[in-house]
Amino acid sequence: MSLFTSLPFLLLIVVTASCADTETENCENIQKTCPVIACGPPGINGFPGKDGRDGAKGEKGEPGQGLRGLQGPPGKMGPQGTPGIPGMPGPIGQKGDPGENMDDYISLATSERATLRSELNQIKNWLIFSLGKRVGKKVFFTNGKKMPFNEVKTLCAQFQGRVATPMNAEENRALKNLVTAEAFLGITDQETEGQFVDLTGRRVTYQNWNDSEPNNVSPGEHCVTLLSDGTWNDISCSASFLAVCEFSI
Ligand code: FUC
Ligand code: CA
Repeated sequence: MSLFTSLPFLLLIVVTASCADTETENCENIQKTCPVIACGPPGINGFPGKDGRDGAKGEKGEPGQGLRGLQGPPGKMGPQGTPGIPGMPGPIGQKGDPGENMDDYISLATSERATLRSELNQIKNWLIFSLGKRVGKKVFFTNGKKMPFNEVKTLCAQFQGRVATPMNAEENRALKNLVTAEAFLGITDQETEGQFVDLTGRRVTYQNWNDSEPNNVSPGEHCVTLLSDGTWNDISCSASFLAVCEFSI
């Protein structure tokens, strides 16, 4: 090959070599600076790079369009709520039927009360007739037992009564007619020797001592008994005598 015929080929080599160190420049720039240029076809795409980091969480999406699942079981019962405010008053109701006459009601109750009172009095009479002795507004009962004075006091109090305390000759006689043995009276001189008082502390105005009584036999006699003839004797409170109680009627 002659030098003349191979010149274009040499020029192409020179131009290509001068552009070889500017690979990063595009072909358009090369055309501006190089008198002769030949661009090749674009290379094939490289492999995709690695996955990037997760992006920020997106907003909640719209409800889906698909079929809903079955409803789950009811949840646990929640805590009791606070009571609501009272409701408005309801409308006024219709007028009721006429009630029973109040006067009729009162007269019926009065009649029943009278019947009950009569029956109660009848029962009291049966008791007094069989077991007790009535005198004025007082009735004496005995349980037939003998015991020390303090026990008689407790027994009578348990039954809302008091130890028998005759306040006059009539009561003393009723008491004597009830008992069949020496019985304690509700009279003592425990506070002051020789000063006999009832169990409320009042000096007794009626007394019915046996001859030579009260004699306060040693070591001391501070209680009082009713003897079989109805007279009184001072005696030791710790000795045991018949228990007799009195009740107001
Ligand atoms: C009389 C009474 C006494 C006692 C005695 C056995 O002396 O005065 O209290 O009862 O008898
Ligand atoms: Ca005595």
